[in-house]
Amino acid sequence: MNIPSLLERLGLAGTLSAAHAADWLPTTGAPLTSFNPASGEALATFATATRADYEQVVAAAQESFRAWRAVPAPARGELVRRIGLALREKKADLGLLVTLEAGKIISEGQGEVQEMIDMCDFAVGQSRQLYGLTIASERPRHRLFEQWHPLGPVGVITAFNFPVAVWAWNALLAAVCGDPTIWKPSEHTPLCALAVSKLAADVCREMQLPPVFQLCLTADQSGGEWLAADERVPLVSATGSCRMGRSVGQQVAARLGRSLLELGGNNGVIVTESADLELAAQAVVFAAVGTAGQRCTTLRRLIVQDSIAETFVGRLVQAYHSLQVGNPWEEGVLVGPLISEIAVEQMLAAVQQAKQEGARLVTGGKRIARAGNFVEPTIMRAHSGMSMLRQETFAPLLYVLTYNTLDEAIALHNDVPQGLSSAIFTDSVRESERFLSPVGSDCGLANVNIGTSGAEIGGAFGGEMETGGGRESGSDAWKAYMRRQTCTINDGDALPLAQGVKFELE
Ligand code: UN1
Repeated sequence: MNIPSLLERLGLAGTLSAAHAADWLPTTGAPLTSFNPASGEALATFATATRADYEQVVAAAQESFRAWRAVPAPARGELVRRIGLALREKKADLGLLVTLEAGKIISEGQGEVQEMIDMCDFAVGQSRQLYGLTIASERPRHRLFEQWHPLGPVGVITAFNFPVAVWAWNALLAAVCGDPTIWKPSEHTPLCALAVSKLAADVCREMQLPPVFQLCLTADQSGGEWLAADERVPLVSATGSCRMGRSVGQQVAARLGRSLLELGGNNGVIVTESADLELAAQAVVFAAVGTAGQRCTTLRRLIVQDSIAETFVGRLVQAYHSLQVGNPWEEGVLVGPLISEIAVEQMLAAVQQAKQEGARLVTGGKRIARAGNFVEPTIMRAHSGMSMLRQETFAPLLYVLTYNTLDEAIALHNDVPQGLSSAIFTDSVRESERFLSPVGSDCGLANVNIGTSGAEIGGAFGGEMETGGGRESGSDAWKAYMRRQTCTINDGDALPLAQGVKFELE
């Protein structure tokens, strides 16, 4: 791959300082280097934002907000529509950049840009649908209704594993809702953030609009901490680990701000004996090893009915042995690298600890001896008493448990502190309905005969408990980015009070 020419096509060539990439981005702080996780080579080094730079970014967002909130929502949608057109033009190159910097295979890199484009289309439609309810008033000649107003600058903290799509979920909805965003991307994927921010800022400039999309790239988590503590930022949307989310959530709550959290998953799939096992095997492999096990929706716990466990695990092992692990930009490769050396060490440590707790290695378990952060996709037979089952290891490490009755399977499934995604494979309506009932899956996403990952943007995305409770992208997720105002209008000449209260002046 010709990296310099790719960067040039995305407007990131030259000295590769962030300030060069976009003049709206003040940067004088510590240097940050971006690495190719498949080779360990440095891709570029930038200056990052200092606290003083951050102050400028927030001031710019506040000023943009004053103008942007007064623009009619469908006109705000026009900005997002044009961003969608620009993304379509740059889809191939942006997708390649995701592959290069985040290590996703080509199809997933392209898919991630497609997810941004889908989000544009969705947000454009939403810009004409920011509706409120009209409610029957108990008083004569009164009208009771609600309306939604822009909220203010929104902080968006994103993780390396979806380096551009999760920005799109937040920033594009926020934009049609009338809110500028301040983006703190992952330190692992600054080039992706620069390329997308530059594209969005260029569209704003061409349309002579205020700069709605701000970037605050810091060399560590300080940018996220500044946003979390900042009263000028009424909403902070954060995607990442439970540890990060707990810290952001607490800081935002301490100032009575709002947070929207999409944190760790520890997703399970139940495979019943009535399932189409070939379909289930395909779905399980994609969900467990796709994106090298680094999605928050990655399948981590497989719960198989006893009677089919040997056959099904055998089929998985056969599939695992045929998986091509390697450079994510090469054709035929299905599993790329982990994001960092630390991620490799964490996976190997998890395998060791699981063994100590009594798990048995079925396949994989080792680092692959070559440059870059490569590991073998791994399956372990586990048992319900293991503490490792309750932890999210961000790697292609799948634990297998077995069960006899569906109630037992659901209990095993729900016995973790996270609650993002879940699935059952069955041809029985009774089983699938039970899984989807109030006594079934406790997760924000629950699928039947589909794996845990790969959600469409049209549904609300997020989960319960330690996953943080937030909902992003589709459905009515837009409401998080607006403030609700309940209004009552009296067009009569009397002043009747609610609840029949009398307060009559002499
Ligand atoms: C994430 O890993 O943070 O459902 C998001 C999926 C993707 C989003 C994952 N559409 O797997």
